[in-house]
Order: sequence, then C-alpha cells, then structure tokens
Amino acid sequence: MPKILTSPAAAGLLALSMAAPVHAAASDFEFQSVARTVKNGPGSELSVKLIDKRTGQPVPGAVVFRTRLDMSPDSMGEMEAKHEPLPSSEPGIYRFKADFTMAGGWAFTLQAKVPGEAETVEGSVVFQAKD
Ligand SMILES: [Cu+2]
Repeated sequence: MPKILTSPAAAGLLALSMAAPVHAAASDFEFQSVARTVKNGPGSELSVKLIDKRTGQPVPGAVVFRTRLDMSPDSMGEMEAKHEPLPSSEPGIYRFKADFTMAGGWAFTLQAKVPGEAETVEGSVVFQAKD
C-alpha cells in the first residue's frame, strides 16, 4: 500500500472526498407535470414540478427564463399558445397561465437556471388540453 494512504491525515482527506456530494449536472434535474390534463381555453392553469433526480426532492428557486408551449405532440409544432408565469404555490412547483386554442396534446418546453447548477436545465412536459 502506498505510504500516503496509511497516514491518518491522508486517510481523512480520502474519506472526506468520498463523502462529498457528486457534482451536479443539468441532467440531474427534471421537469415533470403535476397534472397531465389541463382545461382547453383561455386563462387555463398548468403547473410543472422541478425535481432533483438524485434525491427525488422538489427544487425551489429556479429562474425559468425561456418557455414555449406548442402542439408538437399532435404534429402542429407551429401552433403556439400564449402563456405567462403565475406565483408559485409551493416550493418546486412552477405555475403558468396559458391561453389554449385547441384541444389536444401540447408540449411545454422550459429552460431554467437552477441554484447551484452552472448548466442550463432544459425540459419538456406534455399536457393534454381537454374541452
Ligand atoms: Cu393544433
């Protein structure tokens, strides 16, 4: 065994580095739907939850800086719906108000800055708008 690993200080350092959390990556985070079905029409509400996949815990404090809501799940990717953020109701839940114009599948794509994560976190969540 190399001498450096037998010294108490080195052993302590080694234990410390093994106990330290693995560096987070953008892929450790995921946007999920809270409810897949939303009401078709103007002023409809949709919510997504941001979770840390390593712990399963919701992640509050993310800054969602770019979003797109379109019907790409129903091969109408050019069909977009206007939407705007609403205040969060609980930690890790991000709410929006959307003006749906057609029943069917809508993809909500988000880009966000997450506290402690240098990379941009991206995600896409599919909702079904129903009349
Ligand atoms: Cu459509």
